[in-house]
Amino acid sequence: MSEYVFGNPEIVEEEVDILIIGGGMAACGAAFEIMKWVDAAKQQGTDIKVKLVDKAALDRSGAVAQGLSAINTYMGENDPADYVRYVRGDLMGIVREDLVYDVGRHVDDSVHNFEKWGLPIWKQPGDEGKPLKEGGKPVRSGRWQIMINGESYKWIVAEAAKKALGTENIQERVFIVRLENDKNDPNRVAGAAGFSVRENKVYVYKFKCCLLVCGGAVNVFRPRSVGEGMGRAWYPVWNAGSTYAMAAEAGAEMTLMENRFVPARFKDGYGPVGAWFLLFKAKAINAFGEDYQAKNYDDLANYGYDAYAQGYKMGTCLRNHLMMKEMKEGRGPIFMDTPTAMAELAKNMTPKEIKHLEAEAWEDFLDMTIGQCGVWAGENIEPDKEMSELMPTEPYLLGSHAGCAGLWVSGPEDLPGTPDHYHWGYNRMTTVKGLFTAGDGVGASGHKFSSGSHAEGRIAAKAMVKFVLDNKDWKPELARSVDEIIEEIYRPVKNFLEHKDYTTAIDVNPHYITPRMFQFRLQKIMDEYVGGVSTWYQTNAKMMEVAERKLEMLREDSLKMRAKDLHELLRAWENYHRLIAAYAHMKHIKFREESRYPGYYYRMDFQRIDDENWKCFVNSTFDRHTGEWKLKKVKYVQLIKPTDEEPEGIHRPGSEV
Ligand code: SFD
Ligand code: AMP
Repeated sequence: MSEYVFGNPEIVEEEVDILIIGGGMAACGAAFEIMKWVDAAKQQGTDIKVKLVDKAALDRSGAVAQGLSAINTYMGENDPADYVRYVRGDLMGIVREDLVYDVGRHVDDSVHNFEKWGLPIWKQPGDEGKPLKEGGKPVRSGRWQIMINGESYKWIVAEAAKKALGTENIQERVFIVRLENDKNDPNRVAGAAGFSVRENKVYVYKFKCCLLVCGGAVNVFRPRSVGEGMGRAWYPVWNAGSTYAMAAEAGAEMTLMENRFVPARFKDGYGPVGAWFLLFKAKAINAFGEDYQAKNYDDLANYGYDAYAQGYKMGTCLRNHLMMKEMKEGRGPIFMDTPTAMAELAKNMTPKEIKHLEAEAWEDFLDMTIGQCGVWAGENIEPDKEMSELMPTEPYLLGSHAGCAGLWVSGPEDLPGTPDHYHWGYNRMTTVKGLFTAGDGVGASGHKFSSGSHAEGRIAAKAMVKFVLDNKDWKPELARSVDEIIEEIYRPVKNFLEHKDYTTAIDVNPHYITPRMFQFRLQKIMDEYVGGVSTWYQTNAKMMEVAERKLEMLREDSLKMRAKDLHELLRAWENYHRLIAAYAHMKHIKFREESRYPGYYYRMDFQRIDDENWKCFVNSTFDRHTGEWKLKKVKYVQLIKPTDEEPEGIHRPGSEV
């Protein structure tokens, strides 16, 4: 059994000023931006030490690992106020408009940098080779989206981050388990602890502030994929809810955790649909060739959903709603009519141009969802000849795509009309002192996508340097001892070593639960009671009462998870993070007594959208010592008028962050 003898890990302790936790788009934005402000501080006599720690390798970590085919947020000729109107409409009327506007006014500079660093961006004929920054006109798939050749997108963005921060300040393959609160102020963070996923080592960091940017939460719900395919999802399975769980356990207020994203995707391969709908102008139809959006449109009025739709302009969840109605009533499968779209586009093309079009159809997936090409190749589907099925996926929790779950953060201070409860401190700082977030971590501000997450990391970076300068003489002291921290992190290892010989089959043991079994249990509860695919995203208060009881027992059993190797230790803690994120999601859905996001989930006991009582944020906090959740309504304030007029005083200060 010697292969199992690990434990007693080596301890690495380090003190820095700023710790960036995560290595995705937001983290890379922060790493790129921060040194400019660190250098400025140095010139004035203050040294600031920054470290970035990622559980994977920066070049391919996070949601952009496989690359992307589009940058979904680029303003160009658009006004950021219109961007706010778009995001607000898509997310059913409740967003933090200050945060969305802030992303809108800064995002283009990140995109210009991506191009400068080598990312190929499609241009209009005649503008090839002319950078966006110099007026080159991009090929837009939609009003906000631009097309790229983005297989190496993450490499390019990571390279710039590494160059700026210096590889000596980057620690890869360390999974952060917990934030540590300050000894003297429980509402302040002073450190973080985690372990190496390659070596028998525990890392304990102390800092003045940190940026928690570990992405969203995937595999919280039972996925549609089964067996060997279980590792396949649309969003990356390695985003395990760490942002939400660690922040919640540190006491940070969360917002709109009831929100989720259920993307309509090409079935089984999870290929994104945006380029097909917007660039190739394809239509989705039911099994009988009917345009179900037109057919079901009037149905939106039944529950007040029509207030959030203007003709075909409707939120992503409402498009799902219309599709699901077809499937639930037995008129599936739903097809993306790729052959008609390609034939239409090809009408005025030369054979060479047609070949190019076919290549683009494949490249859209080769660049970002290669599994979809596997499905096409494996099932002999030629998109110009045969339609492909669409399917709503299992739910994901995220704050940067067409969803807005996340943390409640302080916004910018220069936007007129911003109420006091939107701004209490440093930009993108949570309600816990020293704890900042960005990207998927920031709630109530979706549709940032890759570019907006990068820009938001930069915004947070600047604010963190200010925080450090304002807290120059403050020394972090951890509330717990290093021994206590290690005991907790390596508990799954201890569970295994203590009990492994009790049975002859190492996966079957009354004293421990494997992370894999734990995950199945979590997914089953969420799927069956909290509106997963098996109930067509439907739930009610009674179902959630059952869910809560089961989740609480699972929380108890989390102390019994085992780790027979470092890989399982990673899985154990990922699943613990998933559990806390899932718990928050359930609590929020239970609290909001309406169906705000039809097509994402339905409260069957409150099927309407109820603007009178629920046009507000739902915020929550969690006490990890007592297990108690507190939920409350928080006032939504409209900052951008619904007309095209700009409110007075809002300015767009160029693209400098
Ligand atoms: O086609 C720990 N996204 C799209 N954005 C676009 O701009 N265009 C698109 O085309 C997009 N599409 C798309 C997208 C994502 C995916 C998976 C597909 C298609 C298939 C969305 C963006 O990718 C997304 O908005 C951003 O990446 C979000 O950025 P950020 O920084 O919030 O999260 P991240 O990039 O996933 O990074 C997370 C990092 O955290 C690390 N990590 N590190 C230490 N300890 C822990 N406990 C950790 N847990 C996680 C990760 O390793 C990673 O580095 S389309 O569908 O529209
Ligand atoms: P997706 O590929 O579905 O992630 O979408 C990429 C971008 O296109 C996102 O900004 C979506 O909101 C947008 N989008 C996707 N499908 C549609 C549609 N049918 N109508 C309008 N916008 C869409």
